[in-house]
Amino acid sequence: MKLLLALLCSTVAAASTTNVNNSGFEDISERTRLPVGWGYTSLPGQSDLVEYKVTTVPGDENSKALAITVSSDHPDQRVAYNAFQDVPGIESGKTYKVSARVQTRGLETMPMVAVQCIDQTGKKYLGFARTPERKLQQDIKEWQSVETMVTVPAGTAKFRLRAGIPAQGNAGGTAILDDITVIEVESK
Ligand SMILES: [Ca+2]
Repeated sequence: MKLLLALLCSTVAAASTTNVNNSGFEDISERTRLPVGWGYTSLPGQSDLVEYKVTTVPGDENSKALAITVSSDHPDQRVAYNAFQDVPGIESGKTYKVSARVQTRGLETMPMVAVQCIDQTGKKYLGFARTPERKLQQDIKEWQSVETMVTVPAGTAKFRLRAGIPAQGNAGGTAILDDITVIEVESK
């Protein structure tokens, strides 16, 4: 009986946290020098408008983080740059908290974490959530958390996680991101 109880408990614990691959950006590809497990968006033929790189911040030198820098000559257009991945093990009907730690250098808007719930054809977007838009008056030099909640709609086949910044207003600025997590929470 004791063994059964222990098994049940470990099952519950495993189910409450989902597996974001390389969520803390510690595992770096030798070839690309970027964190593995993530894709990185850029405009076709204009990859010089954004730079992704691994960095550390003062006071937290033992933890790698992802820096996204918008070029200083970026045209004022609506495009967002982000690291993304499809997170496995997400279940329809369940609610998840999506969060990240962020710092900023020279940005006008807060970095964001967003989720797209996509159907099995890969074409239909069934659900969307993102952290709140926020104007910045000054740099964020100590880690701050941003978070949002998403309840996964029926029919979701892909749970696409994105972390990054819009280009607009942020030319020359850098977002620093770490610990992108997706945690199942009790539905209310
Ligand atoms: Ca890290």
